[in-house]
Amino acid sequence: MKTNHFLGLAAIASMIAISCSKDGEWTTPQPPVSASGARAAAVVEVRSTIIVGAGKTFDGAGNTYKAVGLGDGSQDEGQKPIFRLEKGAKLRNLRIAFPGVDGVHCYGDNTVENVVWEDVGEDALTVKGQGSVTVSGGSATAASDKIFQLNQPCTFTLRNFTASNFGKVIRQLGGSTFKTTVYIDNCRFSNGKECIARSDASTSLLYYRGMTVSGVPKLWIYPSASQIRTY
Ligand code: ADA
Ligand code: CA
Ligand code: CA
Repeated sequence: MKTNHFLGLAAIASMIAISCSKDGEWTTPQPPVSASGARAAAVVEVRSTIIVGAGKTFDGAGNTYKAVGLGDGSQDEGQKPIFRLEKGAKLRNLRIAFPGVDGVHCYGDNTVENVVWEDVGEDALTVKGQGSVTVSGGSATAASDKIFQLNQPCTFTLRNFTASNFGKVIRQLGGSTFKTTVYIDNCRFSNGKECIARSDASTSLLYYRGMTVSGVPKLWIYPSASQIRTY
């Protein structure tokens, strides 16, 4: 969501730039170690999309990632993602700050664990390649419209996740007829403008269990109620 955010000088001063070697391998500068030996979390500026290679894991170590020059976090399409997960890549343990731009792009068979979207941009995560994508733990808030966008046939699992202040949590690409299978397991959803999940495809299925919902007008918008099941 794009609002009137601006940073104090202190916050700017505390930012640490991320660097990239020629072969595309990313290194995150480590924040200072305190007297107790604990590392304080850092804010890492991301000036070009961080690519997590096929089968690789990017562990954010509790740091916050903030896009600079990748978009404004509005509903404009065409903003860049902060992370691009190639096939089989994993992303874990980090926060994504305003502006969320186009969030995380997943190219299939990805795991996203303990990622907190502090202020969702155009959307939070898009499935852009076939396969399964699991989002486990973490949360997302302040999404003007969608949180998770499914643009390819996939199995999408959302587990132990909390979402608040959104339009819809999960949206299969509007007008698409490919099959998606969604699993919602032990999630909490509150204050949504439209619904939890929406699809226009009559072959898509959604399974849910252990779900808590408040302040959302509709749970599902699918062609038929028979596409929604518990498990
Ligand atoms: C909308 C838009 C698509 C695509 C999608 C996305 O559905 O119509 O073209 O940009 O958002 O991936 O965010
Ligand atoms: Ca969009
Ligand atoms: Ca998008």
